[in-house]
Amino acid sequence: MPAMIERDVIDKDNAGRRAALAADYDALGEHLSRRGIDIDAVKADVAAYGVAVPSWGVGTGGTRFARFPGPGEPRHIFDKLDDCAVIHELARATPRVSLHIPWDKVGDLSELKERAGALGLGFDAMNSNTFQDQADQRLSYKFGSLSHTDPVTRQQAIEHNLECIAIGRALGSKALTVWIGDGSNFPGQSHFTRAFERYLDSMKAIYAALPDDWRLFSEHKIFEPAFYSTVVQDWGTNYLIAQELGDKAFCLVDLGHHAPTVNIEMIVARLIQFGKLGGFHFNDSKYGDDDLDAGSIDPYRLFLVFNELVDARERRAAGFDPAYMLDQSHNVTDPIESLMISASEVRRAYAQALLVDRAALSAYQEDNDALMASQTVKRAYLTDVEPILAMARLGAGGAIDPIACYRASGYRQRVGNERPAIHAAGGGIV
Ligand SMILES: [Mn+2]
Repeated sequence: MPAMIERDVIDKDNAGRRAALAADYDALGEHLSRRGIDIDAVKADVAAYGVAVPSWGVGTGGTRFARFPGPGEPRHIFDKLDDCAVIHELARATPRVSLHIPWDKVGDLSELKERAGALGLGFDAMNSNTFQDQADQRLSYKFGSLSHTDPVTRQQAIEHNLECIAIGRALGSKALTVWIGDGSNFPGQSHFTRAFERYLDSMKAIYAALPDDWRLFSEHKIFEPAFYSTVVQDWGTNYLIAQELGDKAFCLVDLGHHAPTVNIEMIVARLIQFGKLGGFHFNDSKYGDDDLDAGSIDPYRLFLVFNELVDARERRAAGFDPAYMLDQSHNVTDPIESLMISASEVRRAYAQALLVDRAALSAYQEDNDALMASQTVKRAYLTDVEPILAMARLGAGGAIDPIACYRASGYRQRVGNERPAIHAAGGGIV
């Protein structure tokens, strides 16, 4: 596999940090062993945990007001794959890339598959796009796509999703994620029931074309771009969709797509209980769908989500096999740096959740000992697991300190010289 970052750069930086990491890891190992936890087992679990990066995440995002591009932005999917390879080489947590069609469309799919394979990357879920109009598009999605009042427009949106499946099949993807911007801006503008009926009919047509070994993820979002009503607005509607469609249909939870006070970890538990949790788009938010870096605002919430996931896995919940992906918009940071940090934050939440003493927690819950139950969860969260994360990266050939290595490598400056500035590479908020 061609190295995007020179091996020497990683080895040299790691060399200066190895001794301190070994000492920290041993100290944490001793501490955890007193709690009955084998640190090496946790490390192995964490090392095996991967989260996909979105192809659009390596470009600068922006808001609806403006976008301020950085140097060396990827011009097309091949540049994006290079950037994704950098992220994985250093942080060793993101082995798959999630593509977005049409932003990542290419003429030769075998070339794309080959390039990804050479970089050591696979393809995660395919993402369709009927929330904006493309230059060559016949009918507009201004008033909706899969739920549009016009059947011909709906058919165009269905066919786009079928094309996404076809592209994904050629690349080895196993899932399609559908998020639509359909909704209304004024009370009375749209008939809630009829719009949802039309959406379900369209999704049934897409579901019918889904290969047997694929899954269909529908993603809910409370608002935006529609500001009064959204067709797939919350997890309840999302659950109804997955129920209506069938066994291969699941709900995707984007952490930013809820009202600020909503208890997301509880939604996760409900979807697990009824076998309909499809996966995640990780990010963080303070006000709305802010698409900030995972764990940057409320790391405790991220941990509590993983607390439910680890609980489900340990009790072998039926049909539990979520897909994990980052979905963020990077406006003021180098996207490569943000994605490396975010992948680590997701792994951190996972590692912390593995430390919860579940037998003790269960006993406190049965006893109605609210204080000790909450302390049991909090204790795991407050454990500094950084040595586990760093050791997992090092063991997989990555960097103890990915950001330091990345900055020392000069990658951004290099691609800044190689890639002429462009204005539209398909970044944004999904
Ligand atoms: Mn999303």
